[in-house]
Amino acid sequence: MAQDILQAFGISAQQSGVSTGKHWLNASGADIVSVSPVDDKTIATVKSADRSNYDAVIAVAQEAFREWRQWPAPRRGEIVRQIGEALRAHKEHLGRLVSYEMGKSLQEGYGEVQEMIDICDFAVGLSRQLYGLSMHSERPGHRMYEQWHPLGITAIISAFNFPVAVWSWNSMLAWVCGNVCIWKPSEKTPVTALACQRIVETVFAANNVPEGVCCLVTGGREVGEWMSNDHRIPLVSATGSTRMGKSVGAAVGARLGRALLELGGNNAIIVSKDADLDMTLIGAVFGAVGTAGQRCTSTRRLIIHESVYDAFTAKLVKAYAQLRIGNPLDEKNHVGPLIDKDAVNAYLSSIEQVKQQGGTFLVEGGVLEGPGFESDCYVKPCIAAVQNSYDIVQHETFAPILYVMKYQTLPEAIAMQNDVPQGLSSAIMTLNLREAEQFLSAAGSDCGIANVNIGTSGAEIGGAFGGEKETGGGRESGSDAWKAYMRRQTNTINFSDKLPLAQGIKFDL
Ligand code: UN1
Repeated sequence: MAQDILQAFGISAQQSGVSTGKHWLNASGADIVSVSPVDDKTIATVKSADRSNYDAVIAVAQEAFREWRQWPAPRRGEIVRQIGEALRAHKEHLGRLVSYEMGKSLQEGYGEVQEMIDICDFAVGLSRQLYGLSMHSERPGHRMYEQWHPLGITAIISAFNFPVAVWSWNSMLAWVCGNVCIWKPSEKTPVTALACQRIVETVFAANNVPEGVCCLVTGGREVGEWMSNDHRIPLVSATGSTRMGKSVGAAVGARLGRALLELGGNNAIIVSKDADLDMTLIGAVFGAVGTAGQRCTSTRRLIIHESVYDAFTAKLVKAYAQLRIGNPLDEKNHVGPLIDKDAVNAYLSSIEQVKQQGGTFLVEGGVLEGPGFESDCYVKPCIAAVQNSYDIVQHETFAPILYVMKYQTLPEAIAMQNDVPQGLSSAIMTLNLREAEQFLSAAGSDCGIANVNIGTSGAEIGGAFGGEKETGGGRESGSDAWKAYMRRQTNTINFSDKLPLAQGIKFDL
């Protein structure tokens, strides 16, 4: 299935993974073989960057920035508008490729491309709204205001689970802000990145955008390390595991650069006694099994009021029995494969740890075998009754393992929800206004995202996306997340014929 799509994007079976947006470099790093978890077939072999390829790209990007930063922001927005149009035209192909290379359902593959289109639209509007404040000076004949300037090179390190959308949240905003971007996609999903690079290349060529505004540097961990330690890169935006984020954050911090981190979650839904249980069921099941539990916003924990615990877990068990697991390109299936065999092993090891630590399974897990499951990456979504304090429950396992636990009072439920190292997404299902507002208050959820009567996953691009604690503190996408991609400059202008000093200081010569 992949060949026609690869052709549509002009990607060959052996392809350089390093581009300046105009030229594909003769990449001399290791081969990255992209294998689909859907059917274990090779999609393409992508050559990664070595250090000299990387330095060559940095030099082109630095040069491009000198020009791009002077393009008026609305003109840069017009380029992003055209990228949105190109993505609309390629939605079918790109959505399929995402589904095939990453393994998420076709619906979710299209949904991911839709997120890209949405952020393009958002960024176009933003390109005319990069507002700074003006202040009243304390001195006569003075004016004070602030303006926002681009930073320079934005490095984007993205993860396999949203192989293209997360890059677009970063790059579309970074571009309208006047930055140039260098993308290191996940080595598990390099082909979707090649497709995006091709789409942007065409738009940029038609508009004479300088070479180096959109760069791709495919590679492994070492490329991320080069970026993190590189003083020529003022901003590194990284999405992935907490372990990866800690090392990127430490390296960028050591050189006092900026890091925008979007790391792991351990997201819970509190199911109140006043919840609409039918609505809760959809939110909880989609949150737990959607993308085979491989979203950073996936629902990992359900904290259920003791009075509805039996009724709700019975509904869950029934719903899980109806889940169809299989080829994600077949729209009848709800759940596709995990990304690779390492992920399957992590899933199996977590299940073992749940058992060792005292958990009991309401729905058993396991690896599926037989026709259609030859890639060995298809696993059964499972549900375990646990205590929040178990070590394994405190960790994020990127797989469809759902933990259920009981509570008696709302303060107890909120404490459980907060009592994990991560702080990305959270939700309460309740029709009780007091409970909802307590959950949203300063004494409520400690997460970057807190929802009422909506699950933990599937955030819209219009809000700021990200979380607290080990999730890394970064905010991407909507609201005023754009400010992370710019530097603020405070300007004070004296239009009087005197030089009064601030704070009333007298200094006469
Ligand atoms: C991620 O898993 O890294 O909120 C991003 C959501 C999606 C994005 C998830 N819009 O689930």
